[in-house]
Amino acid sequence: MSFLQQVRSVNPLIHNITNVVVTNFTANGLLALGASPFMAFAHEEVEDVAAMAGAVMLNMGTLDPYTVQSIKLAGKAANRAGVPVVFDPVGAGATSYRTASAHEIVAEVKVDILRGNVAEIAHVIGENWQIKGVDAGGGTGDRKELALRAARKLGCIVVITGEQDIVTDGVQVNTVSNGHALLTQVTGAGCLLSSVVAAFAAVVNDTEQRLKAVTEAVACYGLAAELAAIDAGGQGTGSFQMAFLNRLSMVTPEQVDGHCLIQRHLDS
Ligand code: ATP
Ligand code: TZP
Ligand code: MG
Ligand code: MG
Repeated sequence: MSFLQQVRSVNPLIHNITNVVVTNFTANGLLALGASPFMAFAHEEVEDVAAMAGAVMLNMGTLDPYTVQSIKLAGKAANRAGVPVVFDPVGAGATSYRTASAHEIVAEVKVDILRGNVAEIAHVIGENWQIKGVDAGGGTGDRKELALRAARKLGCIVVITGEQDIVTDGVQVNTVSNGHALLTQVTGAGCLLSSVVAAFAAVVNDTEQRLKAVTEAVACYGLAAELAAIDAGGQGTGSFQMAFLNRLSMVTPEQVDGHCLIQRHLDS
C-alpha cells in the first residue's frame, strides 16, 4: 500500500502549532488529504495533545514568547512519546528574534523533519542566505550541499522547497520536480506542506521508511498542484487555491506513481 493510501486509511491525528495566517487553510488541506487536524497551543494541553497525536507539526510563522513555549512543550512531549516532530522555521533569518527562537527550538526539541525554504534552513544551522520576510530571497549557493549539512548537523531529514525540492537524511538525496509556480501565490503553501509531511510521517512504522514517505509526500503535493493548475484553467490564484484543495482530496496513488518526478542518489 502506498503512503498516500495509508494516510487515507489510518486518518492520522496531526497536532499543529501553527501561525494565524494559515491555520484554516492547513486544517482544510489536512482534511482534504485524509488526515485529522488538531490545532492546540495552550500550555495547559499541548503536552497531552502531542503525546496522543500521530505526528506533531511546529511552525513559528507568527511567533511570540507564549508560542515559543508552546512549541517547546509540545516538541519535548512528542519526543518522550516517540511521536515524530516536523519543524517549519518560518522566517528564520528575517529577524534576530526568529533566528534565536529557531536555534533554541532545535537545541531543546529533537526535530525529526525540518522543512523550509532555502534561506530558513541556512539560518537554522547558523549560516547566511538572503531572505525577504517569510519568503526565500534571491540568494545563491548549493542548495543540495546546504541540505546535507543541515541534515548531518541536526541528525534529521531536511526538506528544502522551491522550484525544485530537496529531501535528504544526510546520506541519500532525493530531488522532486513536481509543483507549480501558482503555489508561490497562495499563502501557507509551504506551511500546509509541512503538515502534509507530518501526516505521511505519522503512518510510517519503520523509521527506515521515513525518507521514502517524506519524498512521496512532497511529490504528491506538487502533483496535486499541477493538476489543480489545469483545473483552474487560468482563472487566477483564488480558483487555483480551491482547485488545489480539491485535488489534494482526489489525487490517486496511481497518479503519484505515474507522474512523480523523483530523482534519487546517494551523496558521493
Ligand atoms: P517561500 O516562503 O520561500 O515561498 P514556503 O515555505 O512557502 O517558502 P515553498 O518553497 O514555496 O515554501 O514550497 C511550497 C510548495 O510550493 C512546494 O511544494 C514547492 O515545491 C512549491 N513551489 C515553490 N516554488 C515553486 C516554483 N517556482 N515552481 C513550482 N513549485 C514551486
Ligand atoms: N506571515 C507570517 S507567517 C505567514 C506570513 C505571510 C505565512 C507563511 O506561509 P508560507 O507557507 O511560508 O508561504
Ligand atoms: Mg511559498
Ligand atoms: Mg514557509
